[in-house]
Amino acid sequence: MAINLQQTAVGQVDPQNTPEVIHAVLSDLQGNILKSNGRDHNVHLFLRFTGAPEAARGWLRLMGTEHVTSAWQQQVDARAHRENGVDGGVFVNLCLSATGYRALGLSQSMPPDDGFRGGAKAAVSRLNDPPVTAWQAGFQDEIHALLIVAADDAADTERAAQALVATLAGIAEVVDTEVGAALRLNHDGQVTTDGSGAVHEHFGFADGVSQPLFFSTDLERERLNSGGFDRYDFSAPLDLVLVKDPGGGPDGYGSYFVYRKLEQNVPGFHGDEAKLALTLAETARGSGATPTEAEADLASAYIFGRFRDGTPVSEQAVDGWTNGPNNFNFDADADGVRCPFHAHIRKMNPRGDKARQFSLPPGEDRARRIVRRAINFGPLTLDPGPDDHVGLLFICAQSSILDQFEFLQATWANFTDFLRPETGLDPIIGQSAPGDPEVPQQWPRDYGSFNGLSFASGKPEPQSPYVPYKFTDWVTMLGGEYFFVPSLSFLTGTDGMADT
Ligand code: N7H
Repeated sequence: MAINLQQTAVGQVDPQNTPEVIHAVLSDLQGNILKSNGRDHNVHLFLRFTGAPEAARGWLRLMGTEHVTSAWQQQVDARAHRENGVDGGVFVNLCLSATGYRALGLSQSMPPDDGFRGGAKAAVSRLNDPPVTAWQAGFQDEIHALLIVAADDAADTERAAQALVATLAGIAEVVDTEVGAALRLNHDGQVTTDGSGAVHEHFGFADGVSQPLFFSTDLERERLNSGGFDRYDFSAPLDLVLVKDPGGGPDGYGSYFVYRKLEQNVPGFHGDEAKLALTLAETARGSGATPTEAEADLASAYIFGRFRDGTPVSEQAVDGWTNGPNNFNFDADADGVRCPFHAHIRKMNPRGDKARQFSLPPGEDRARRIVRRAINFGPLTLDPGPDDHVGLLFICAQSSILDQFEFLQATWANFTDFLRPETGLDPIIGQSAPGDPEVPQQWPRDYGSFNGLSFASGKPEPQSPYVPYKFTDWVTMLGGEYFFVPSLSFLTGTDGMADT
């Protein structure tokens, strides 16, 4: 029986998704889609096939048989790690671009998403990305495949990556290599290297907090962690990320991965953070006012929608929320005076705003959600030197690149009139086109207050509840590609397929 992709909470009883069906699908599906591979070290190898297509298809079989980690194996390894402390070992994903399918002579097996088929270079103008000629050299090349190699230890990851490179002789060349490692901080904000502490990004904010969840065990853990899900349901149906693999067997499913190398300008960001805090303090108390530490933290939280520790700013004006990170929505903040509409997490997951603002069914914005599998690059420090390059190797999984990632980037992050006219860009990832008018974002004048009157002069006068300030974008896209993560039955079954 075919799997029911509408199921949420996999693991709970579903008449169609029997344990046998789930086992068959997860054994044929690559890992890192429905659950993160959880390893702290990554090497990403971007490949261009150079040999004969038949030889490259033989290499796909080798990879599918011996190296690529299935979703089922990932669960088995994770359980051994949890219960017996066994090292999960090396994890491998193999992803193909549309040009990769063509180079392999496998166009007839190519997944249908138009965004995927066009590739990331063709999306530059839709997304206001920098021109391809400004991308990092390796990404300007034609990229056919991506190998994601992950392990808990940097040396093990590097060794495993080198062993895979050795299999490429006569098959493919490596056009770019990216090295990623999780930036973890302990409770005192100190960087840790022993796998303890929470993952942060280089601006200093907790990352990977909110994700769509597919398995009943993950939902239960998050329900306990977040104190319920009555205000936000973090479950997702399998078809949020899975599609049938056209080249796979009866149980073959895959997912689209968007890859973007995003460099973060940390000193520039902190300088702008300080100016924003000063602008808000001076608006409140007159020129020359200096922001208190709490005011500065609040101003920063308005950028992301969360404080550095993950506390949602829609819930309280100071950090240290103890209710758990995800059971919240914006119902009590319909005017964006607690969490502004431009805030990164509000643009990226409006949690019901669209239903309220546009009377759309609540499922509309839920169907746009993506699963993030990013990892940091560059030195593991919150205080990088002037010559350091740091940022995110951003990866997200979805079942439609156009309806999910591209919609989030183009129609929400880059669109200055979402959610309301004059909202401005997403201050982290929003990108405008050359010549676009500068639209400052609207920041709460007074946390939680929609007061439209000022009594400063002794008599009531109209005033906006918002303070305009243009927070410049401090993230630069250095290149990327769109991939499909095919099933193992596809990888091991292409030998006999005819060239197209
Ligand atoms: Fe974002 N950051 O670390 O500052 N992101 N993001 N992101 N992001 C989120 O919930 C960040 C980027 C999403 O469900 C948090 O994990 C940075 C792109 C989505 O509530 C933080 C970069 C896209 C969510 C960051 C970056 C997204 C999210 C809050 C680039 C898609 C979940 C913690 C360098 C187009 C929203 C968390 C939800 C959250 C950061 C990129 C999407 C702190 C630095 C390109 C869907």
